[in-house]
Amino acid sequence: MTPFNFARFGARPLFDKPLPVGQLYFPSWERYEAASRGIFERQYYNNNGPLHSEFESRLQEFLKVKHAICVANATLGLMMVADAMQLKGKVILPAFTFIASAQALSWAGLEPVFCDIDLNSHQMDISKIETLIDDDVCAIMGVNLWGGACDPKALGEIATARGLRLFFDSAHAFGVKIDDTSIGNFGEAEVFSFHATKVLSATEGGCICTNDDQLAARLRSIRPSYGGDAPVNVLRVANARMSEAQAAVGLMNLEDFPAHQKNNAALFSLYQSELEGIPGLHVCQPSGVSFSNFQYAPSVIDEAAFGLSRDNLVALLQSENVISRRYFYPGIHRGIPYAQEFPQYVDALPNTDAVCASCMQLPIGALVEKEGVRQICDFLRRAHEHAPAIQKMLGV
Ligand code: T4K
Repeated sequence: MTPFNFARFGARPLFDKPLPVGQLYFPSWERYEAASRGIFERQYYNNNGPLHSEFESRLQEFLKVKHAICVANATLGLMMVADAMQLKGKVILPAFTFIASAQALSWAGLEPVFCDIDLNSHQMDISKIETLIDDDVCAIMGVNLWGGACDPKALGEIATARGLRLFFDSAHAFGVKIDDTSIGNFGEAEVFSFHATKVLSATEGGCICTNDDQLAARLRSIRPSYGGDAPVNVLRVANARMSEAQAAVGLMNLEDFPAHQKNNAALFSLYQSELEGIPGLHVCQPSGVSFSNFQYAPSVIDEAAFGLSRDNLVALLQSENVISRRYFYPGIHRGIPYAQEFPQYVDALPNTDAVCASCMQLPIGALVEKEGVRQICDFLRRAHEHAPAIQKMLGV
């Protein structure tokens, strides 16, 4: 018998294969094969193909939004939105997000202004926005994290009152609702990610949503969409087209979204009930929404109460083939190039730093089974119970 039965000390890992934080909801082979056959028969793979058009229409219906503009991935979508909105100057956003949020601004020639976050929800702390606004700030980029939302209505009020433009990185928020309104309908535009790890996956991909006809026309011309609507004048064009193969998987996963959401919701609630009562370990509930996709299972470790640091726990979990991740670490304000270019933010975001140092993601999604969640939770309980001895063995 190895100490505590942990793989790190020689036991067999909990899982035979790596279990990542998020995994692709693959449609069945038969459905994929049938869709691929159609693509091969039509010999048309890109640029406003029939599956692509159908995917956009279905997304518009599903989200009750006027324009859903599919793109190759959300990073390109965010870059396009910043460019199409013809923004100049500075944009307020949180530093607790994936690097793509800030990089999209950099590509569009915009300067980030990093806002701290709320310790409990991990969303941007909108009470801090007023103090960040100066004459050069032109817009706010809200980021809707973890299947929750950053209070888009309140952000809309601030933006209107202060004459700022508003758009959202909603990479994590497909299918999420506030009352009866789907995320996708707030601000001037919102961008979803359809990466493999997202609840609605097109293998890779994304979608820009807007209710503004003129902005939509500019976005379609930037993407571009030859053969579609008549192009309008734009300064730059990109190639951000989504392929027929991506759209095919997106369509199948859109059909299956209710089942995938239910699966995620059940796993999330199991994590919550199984981990309840373990000191120093808290699963962060998606905040500010009436309906979540439960796409992530962010968990915060209080080292003093749990007995082990977040980083030690992530390493122990990885030995068990549970590929937990430190999302997001470090905060964007501490990484390249932002720490060098904008040093004023490095020590100015205490809540962001605290969450970056304590948050880890647990696996949730297609490959995770309820029994797997129970095993991970049992492992975490044992890690807490034996924390002093584990620390000794790790030499920390
Ligand atoms: N804004 C925010 C707030 C975001 O979180 C993101 C992306 C974006 C914007 C930009 O969206 P995209 O341009 O990506 O559409 C991941 C994802 O690449 C990224 O989409 C995601 N957020 C970010 C938080 O995490 P990695 O480096 O962890 O991804 P990767 O490729 O290692 O995948 C993670 C795990 O998922 C793998 O270990 C295994 C599993 N996986 C992955 C792929 C690609 C599968 O099971 N099947 C697969 O096909 O960045």
